[in-house]
Amino acid sequence: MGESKNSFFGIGLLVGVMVTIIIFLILSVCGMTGYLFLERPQLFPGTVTRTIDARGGWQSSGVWVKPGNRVEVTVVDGVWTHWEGTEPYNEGSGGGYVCGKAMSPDDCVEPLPNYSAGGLIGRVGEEIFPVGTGTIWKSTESGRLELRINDGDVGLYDNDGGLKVEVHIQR
Ligand SMILES: [Ca+2]
Repeated sequence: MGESKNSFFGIGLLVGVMVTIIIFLILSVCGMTGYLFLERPQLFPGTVTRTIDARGGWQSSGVWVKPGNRVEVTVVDGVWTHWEGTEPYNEGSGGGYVCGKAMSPDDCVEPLPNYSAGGLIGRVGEEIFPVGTGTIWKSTESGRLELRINDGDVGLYDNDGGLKVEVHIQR
């Protein structure tokens, strides 16, 4: 009696483990593992809050965007500068200098040369767009929404501060 109970339990456990492995494999094949478990995407309407560091490069908002989604980003708190001691702190509008107007955009280090240096910018896939203190952007790409300061990676060392942003996706 005891033995049959044990083997019944053992088979149940084995089936459970196999089903878990199969589900995980299917999700991995579909490229969904990162989507579901790593990015913690916003699957339902709501607002996600993140703090974007002036000294960091591209930082994930934790939100997954699909083509046609309207991406609403709003700065709700904080200030930063892309040149501590020289450029005034701002709430995401940047310092006003636009590298792409002073020289060829190809020679600029900013990810978005034709936008204010030190401003808040966003990226989905290959698409980079200005945010400033807030914007609503209709995405044509699919991918995770990332945010950063409009400063080259080589210029991040003299930055300071951070911006608290709210992200809302209108699907
Ligand atoms: Ca800098």
